[in-house]
Amino acid sequence: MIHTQFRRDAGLIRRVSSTSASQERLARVLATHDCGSRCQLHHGDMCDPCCLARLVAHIRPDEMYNLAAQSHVGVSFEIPAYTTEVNGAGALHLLEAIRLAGLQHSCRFYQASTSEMFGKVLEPVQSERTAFNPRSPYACAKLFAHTITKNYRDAYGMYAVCGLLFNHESPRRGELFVTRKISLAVAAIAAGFEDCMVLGNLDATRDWGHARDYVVAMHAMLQQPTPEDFVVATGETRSVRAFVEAAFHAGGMGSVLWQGTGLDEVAVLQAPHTAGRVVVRLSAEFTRPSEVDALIGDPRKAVATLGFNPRATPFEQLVAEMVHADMVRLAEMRAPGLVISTPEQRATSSAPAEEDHEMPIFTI
Ligand code: G4F
Repeated sequence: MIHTQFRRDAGLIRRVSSTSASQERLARVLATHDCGSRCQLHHGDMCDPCCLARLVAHIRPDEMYNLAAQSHVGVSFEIPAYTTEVNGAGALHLLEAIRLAGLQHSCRFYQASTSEMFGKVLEPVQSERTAFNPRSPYACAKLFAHTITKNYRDAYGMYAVCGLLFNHESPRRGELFVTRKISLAVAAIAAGFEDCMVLGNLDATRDWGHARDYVVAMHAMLQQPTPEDFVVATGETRSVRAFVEAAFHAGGMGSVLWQGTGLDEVAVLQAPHTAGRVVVRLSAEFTRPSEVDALIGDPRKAVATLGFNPRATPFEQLVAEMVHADMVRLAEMRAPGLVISTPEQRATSSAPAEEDHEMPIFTI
């Protein structure tokens, strides 16, 4: 995404023959925020440096946010060369495009670096000073992008910064990332569409925050007097297992009990009317050749300098928001116009009690 001095926005979109889920997601975002009129999308590709150079020379941006990526860590083991092209060389193409257009002293550049670069961590809590130890083609490519961004800052005096963002989630998260996979599965199980979800490593821990809070920090990074890199994280870490437990709780299905070991481990529901139902199974299909076991970030620099609030969205609120959004989506698919409400909405609403509604209501 690019900002120009005329406060018009521009974005890059890949040409595909059929409508993809990500295009639909983008269309929804543009429609929701009425950005369609001030945001122009241009066809392009991170693997095509000529096209990027032409676009940057034409648009002449004053801020550029490089969030483009093959962003699935697991998939990067299957398509490592493509991942490296897009995530690594892609950043270099953009930096060169800025320089070739003569914008190196006017265009501010944001590179989406990632906590995945810490990999097999060399310090228990990771900050801007922690050394990197990547564990996937995804993270290796991102590390190249990170260092080349710093190099362009040093070599050409560019305002080019890296945001070391830890996992940031929302109801818009892609369906193959673990948080969204879980929220969607919990909603589907609650609605009776599915019986069970299949996951990989339950014991990996991540520092999960809300994407909307992190985007504010990204923007703030480009408004500073000097270009610097920042860690953006909550400073709390939870396991995939804990996310599953919180999601079933948010979905109104009570607690789960874990039984068995290794890949035979399962989660069963505990509530009286569903007790004993297996709702999580495991499969090696969703484990990775080399895993990042535990991540937790130190956001103190971002708090002090950017005014970032790591407590803006507590973990339970994030999980509940994702599960509820998926329950709403599934209910809408099943019966358009279905009324969904949260306990908070019902507490502040003058609407009649659930049983008085003609239409069914899902609650969380
Ligand atoms: O949700 P994940 O796929 O996210 P991951 O690998 O932490 O990466 C995400 O966050 C990074 C930091 O911001 C980004 F750079 C990156 O682009 C991406 O957005 O997996 C989280 C954890 C992993 O340990 C994984 O092994 O969940 C574990 N997991 C367990 N079962 C699973 C599954 N991951 C996925 N995707 N699917 C599973 O079934």
